[in-house]
Amino acid sequence: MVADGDALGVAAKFAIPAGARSVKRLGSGHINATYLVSAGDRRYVLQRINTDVFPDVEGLMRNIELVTGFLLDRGHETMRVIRTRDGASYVKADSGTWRMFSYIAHTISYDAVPDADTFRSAGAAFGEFQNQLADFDASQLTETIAHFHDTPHRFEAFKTAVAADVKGRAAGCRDEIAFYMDHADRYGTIVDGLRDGTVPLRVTHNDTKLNNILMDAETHAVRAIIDLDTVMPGSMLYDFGDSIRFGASTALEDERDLGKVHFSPELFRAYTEGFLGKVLPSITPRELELLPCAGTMMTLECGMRFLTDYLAGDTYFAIRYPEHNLVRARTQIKLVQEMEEQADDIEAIVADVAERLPR
Ligand code: GN1
Ligand code: MG
Repeated sequence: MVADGDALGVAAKFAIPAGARSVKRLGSGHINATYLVSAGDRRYVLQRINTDVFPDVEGLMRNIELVTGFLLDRGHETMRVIRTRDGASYVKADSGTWRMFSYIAHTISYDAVPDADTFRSAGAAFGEFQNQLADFDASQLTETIAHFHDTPHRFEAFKTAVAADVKGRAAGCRDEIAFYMDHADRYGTIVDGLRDGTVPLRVTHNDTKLNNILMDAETHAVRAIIDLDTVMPGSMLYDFGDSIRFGASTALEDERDLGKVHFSPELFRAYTEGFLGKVLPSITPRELELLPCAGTMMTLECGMRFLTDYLAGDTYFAIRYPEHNLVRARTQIKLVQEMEEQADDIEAIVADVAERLPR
């Protein structure tokens, strides 16, 4: 844990006009540590980068400057990288590696979907993000995390963690482990399409949790998409599916009471309306065919990552208590089970939404 004083000291290294007065923790990300810095009448976002997860900070920051520069040039609101007084995009200090962004004021973000309309707007925003980056030259981007949504690769890591069982935790989660072993034939669904070319490689966000959207505090209109660390070449199905995983649920990602965790077909429909409404002109027949299973795929993958981390001793995702990653894995399993039970309904919703939209 970094002391607030460290963050204050680091803030002074960035090229901001007035001296930083105060810092406080911000957001609920599992990877980087985020702070809100007040300096004069301005505010900034200061982040300590998790360099175990993002070892190539140079490449990471170049990606973000390229993407935000591209978006800003086209008049879209996005976070702006604040450089250091020496002109660098990040700074190394005793307390870690840090970067600073402009703060987009009068905005809020949600860890759970407040209502279907908000989730529909989120779908439209991520669909629009996809469209905005359609002309972005993907060859400029560094792959910040290799094999990020390569589910078969994630499955290999999972099996390694089960076999190593470094914390002796495997015996306590046999059912959860068996669940992921039983789904082994599913993991190639999206990557196989990318490999054989039936699913196009696009520039995607790759971490489309609802809380990575800033909405206007009063009107609730979408203002900006944040957390651009994993913007990389990928599949549109990743972005759709990860939003569904996180948002089309009646509970938080780490709800302990599984009786409260349900897949919501109403929320699924709302997101699909928003997202498809934006991408229908560019989506390919194969992508549309796979859209109904994208949520299941991303929920399988994320739950498997949580369980892998639990077995490996919680070295990746930030946790607040020892079983936190196991609790997260269990909500993901519950959601997958319900998505599987409702697979026919999910398919019907996608078909219905696609048919109603103007072409
Ligand atoms: C992490 O950093 P955050 O909380 O936005 C993770 C995502 C997971 C998510 C699960 C770089 O996202 O891939 O889906 O947790 N980000 C990284 O909540 O691994
Ligand atoms: Mg985030």
